[in-house]
Amino acid sequence: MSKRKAPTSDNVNSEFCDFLMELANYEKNVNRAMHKYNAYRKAAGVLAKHPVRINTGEEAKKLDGIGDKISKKIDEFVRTGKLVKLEKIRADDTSVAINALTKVTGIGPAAAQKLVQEGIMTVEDLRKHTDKLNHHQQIGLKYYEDFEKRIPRHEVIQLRDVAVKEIKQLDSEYTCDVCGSFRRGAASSGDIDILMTHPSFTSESGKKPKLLAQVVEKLEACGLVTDRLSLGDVKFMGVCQLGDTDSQKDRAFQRIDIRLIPNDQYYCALIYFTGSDQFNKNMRAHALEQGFTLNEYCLRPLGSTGTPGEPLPVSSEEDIFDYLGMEFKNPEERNL
Ligand code: 8DG
Ligand code: CA
Ligand code: CA
Repeated sequence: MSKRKAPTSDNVNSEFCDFLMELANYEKNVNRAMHKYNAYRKAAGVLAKHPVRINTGEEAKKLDGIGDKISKKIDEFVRTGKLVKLEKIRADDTSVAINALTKVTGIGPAAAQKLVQEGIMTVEDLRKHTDKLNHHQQIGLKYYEDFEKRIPRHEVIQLRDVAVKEIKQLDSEYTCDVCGSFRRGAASSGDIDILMTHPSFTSESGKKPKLLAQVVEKLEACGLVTDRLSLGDVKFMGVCQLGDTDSQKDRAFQRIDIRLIPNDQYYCALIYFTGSDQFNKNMRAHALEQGFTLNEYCLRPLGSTGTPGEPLPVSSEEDIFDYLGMEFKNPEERNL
């Protein structure tokens, strides 16, 4: 997940969504209770989509994904304008500190807890103890303020156009797509997610790390990529910036991820990394109901014993929807 604030929108239930997301982040970062995190996030997502303002917990409970506990919290909030649970969390120094530190890319809940145990409570404290941070975390701290900002769509388009031009110059046989929230049509994105493939790299061909490394080098040479967080055989995590023009000085530095996908797995990856993650969850559940298993690599039929068979041939996103008997959804329709 990119570590940014949710995009703002004209959501009539935004007050509820805000407290649910605050509870979600608390469960993830402080308690490391991922199922609770997912439950709160799902509820917030459902309420954000609901076109009518909710007035009672009972109304909320009729919506998919909102159970007894969350509906009681909605009642409490409607009645009192606050939540006792949240007030306690906000008053707890450890919870506040862990939440603050996990906003730095590279600092997960476990690392944050360790730092807090050592008395490091704020991002300011981190700046005095950079020796305790690994390379990724140091870069995260360096660009902390920039990474908190969302990237306007028109800037993602400019970044994409430069990146695609450079990559194609290297080898016109590369295919690449910017996925994530951008591909779903979002007005702003938390980071840039690029998927890339090349006909010479398949799940059978063995590794081709050069296919990714040479792209990273090219994007560094042209000034688009400014820092590396990590570079593996198939995944690059880094920092990018649009070149300054006279009219646009001081562009923010942004997070960029580039993934090299085997050619035969490209469309399963494209669906997965386009998201939303809630859409993916629903699609995987639907696949299981239809007797298939779907993940970021492939789509496989399940035998009568539940054992997955060989990956099915896929040459478009549409193919995957077809196998599953689902109506095709454009990326813009996947914003669950
Ligand atoms: P944003 O950056 O604008 O905040 O939103 P995003 O583009 O939707 O989120 P992301 O965190 O950058 O993840 C990109 C896509 O990857 C997401 O839309 C769906 C997919 N994805 C999942 N699960 C997970 C996961 O656990 N981690 C990550 N990094 N990506 C995931 O479905
Ligand atoms: Ca991302
Ligand atoms: Ca993203």
